[in-house]
Amino acid sequence: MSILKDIKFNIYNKKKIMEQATPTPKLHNSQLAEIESLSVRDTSKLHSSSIKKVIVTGVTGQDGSHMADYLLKNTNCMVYGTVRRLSVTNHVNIEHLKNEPRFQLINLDLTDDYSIREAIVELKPDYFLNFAAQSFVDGSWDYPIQTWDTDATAVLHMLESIRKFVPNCRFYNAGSSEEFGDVITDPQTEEHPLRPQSPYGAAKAAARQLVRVYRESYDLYAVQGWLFNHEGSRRGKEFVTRKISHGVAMIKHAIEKNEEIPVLRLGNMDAQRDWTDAEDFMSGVWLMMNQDAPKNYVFASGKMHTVRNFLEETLKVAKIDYIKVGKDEYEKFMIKDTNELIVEVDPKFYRPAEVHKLRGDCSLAEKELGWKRIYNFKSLVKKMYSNDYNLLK
Ligand code: F7E
Repeated sequence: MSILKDIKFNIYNKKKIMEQATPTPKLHNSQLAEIESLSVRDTSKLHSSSIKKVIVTGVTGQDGSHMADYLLKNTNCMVYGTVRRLSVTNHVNIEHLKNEPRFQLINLDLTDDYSIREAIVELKPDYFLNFAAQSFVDGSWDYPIQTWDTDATAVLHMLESIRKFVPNCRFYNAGSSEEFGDVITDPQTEEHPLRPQSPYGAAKAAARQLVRVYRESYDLYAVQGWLFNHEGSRRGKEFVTRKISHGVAMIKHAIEKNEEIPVLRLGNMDAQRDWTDAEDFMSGVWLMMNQDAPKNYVFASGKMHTVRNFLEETLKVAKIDYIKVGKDEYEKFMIKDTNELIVEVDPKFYRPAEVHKLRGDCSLAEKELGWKRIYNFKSLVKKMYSNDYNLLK
């Protein structure tokens, strides 16, 4: 069933991949029907197909859903998004894909090594992109073992199954700037030592070592990018950028309706992060997966802002005039004309150990992969605030 033989998909040729970034190849109706009817236990029919099969874990999350969108738009791949069985599902980030014939959900639980092996053995993927994780740094002190199991041990299970059953499958694990942690140079390049400050950072650093060991021991195409903070309207509300965009949108609505103002409470306002629009990272990850040789890269914006900067820019976009008083845990923001409290620091959001600042140097990815960003800090803030303001309408 060589249904896409004219496309001449060449995973070693970066130029070809960029050329494919134009229209999504069309499939014939008879072929679509065949793909649609497949279940995870009935995928053997696809094994001889020339369509590349990509497993994307964590597809209901921010990064997994953006990756699925990117692949469906820019390649002819079949995308298998993995979900964990839950009594109450949250598919809001992939709702728009429900009628997409090249997208299929499969069950996979990071804490169940059998389900990881089953997906790999059954599907025999060409690519395995792991975006699933316990990704909330603050939460990793509350549930360190679950964080380790999902962010480190699960990666070992993926590597083992790939080594045994599909050694030609290309593997990507989502790495993090949190691995650099207590940084000693600014900005951080691929050469910066791993100095994690949280159970989350430590688990990601361990996974990185496993990926390297498997790459070197078994000649696998296995990589782990260093993704600095990346945000957008699909971000969970526990992360500070979304907490701010959502919180300020709530405040704006309350002002407009003359209702009681819901005070936004934040932790360390001085923490500095390198924030990029999550959508910008997807092309970088895919380019990284399609090189002649596997190599790790930093993806970042190279610009650093404090949490306070993010808040102030959001208040500016929302056209809320404010005054600021106090310092550290006494810092407060009030509406200029009425003195009503809108934002204050609450030490309960301080972390047991803080990563004070992170800024990535992505020049290697720009030079070797030709990776480019589209968005910037201001466009990111505007997009996030507008999305939350409209959602609350
Ligand atoms: O915190 C400070 C907080 O939770 C950013 C994940 O995607 O990026 C993310 O990890 C900063 C920290 O993200 C609040 O102390 C102040 O310094 O938004 P965050 P994160 O910890 O940087 C990395 C690259 C990942 O890999 C992770 O998976 O903001 N902060 N006040 C606050 N943070 C939160 N969450 N809530 C606050 O009220």
